[in-house]
Amino acid sequence: MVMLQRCILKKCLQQFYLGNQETTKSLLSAGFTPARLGGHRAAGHRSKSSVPDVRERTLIAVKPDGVQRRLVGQIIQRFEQRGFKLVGLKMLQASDDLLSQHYCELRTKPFYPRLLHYMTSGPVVAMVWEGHKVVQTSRTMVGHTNPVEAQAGTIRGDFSFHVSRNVVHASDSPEGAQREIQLWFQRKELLNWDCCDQTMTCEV
Ligand code: DAT
Ligand code: MG
Repeated sequence: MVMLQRCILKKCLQQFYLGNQETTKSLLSAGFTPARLGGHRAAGHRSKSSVPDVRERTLIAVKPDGVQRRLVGQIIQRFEQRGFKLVGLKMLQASDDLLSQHYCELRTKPFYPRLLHYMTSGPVVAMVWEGHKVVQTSRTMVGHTNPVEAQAGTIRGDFSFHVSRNVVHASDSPEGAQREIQLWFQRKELLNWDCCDQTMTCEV
């Protein structure tokens, strides 16, 4: 019996990591708890949506100036209000190593040493948001890289005035988002969960 259970559990984990929700569902109904199927699913809350666009994810980070200026709550509120789903959140002191990977395309830029100094000057609040076209929409919500060019109503347009202190990071493409999410978060730190307003915000 124990062998059989182990065998089913192994198969389930394989399917689970391959994203086969149906197998996981049937094993859940057979009495395997979400915790046994992989700790990163919130107990009792499994995300039903299988539409790829709806499950798009992006990395948003409140940079050290945003944290110091106590803007974290207002920034989170904008993404919540827009209807996106928070699936990962943590505060951390970013290391040089993490940032050099995160900003690998900017390593040769003259401002890079100052960027690194700024980004390590205090804690960062990193988040993963999920939803339909969340990458593109959040870039619009965040605004132009240079706050001088950012529209009023965007986060940078409302809270910042200089490119070297632009308050928030947002991934610039779905591929970039995937790369960045893997850099900043472990798989188990991201939760799949269903919002109670799921039919309004997720099943579009
Ligand atoms: P974004 O953050 O809008 O994706 P980016 O990826 O081109 O912009 O640059 C990353 C960060 O580097 C940016 O948010 C702020 C900083 N930065 C970019 N250009 C800069 C410049 N000319 N001087 C100082 N910092 C700059
Ligand atoms: Mg960028």
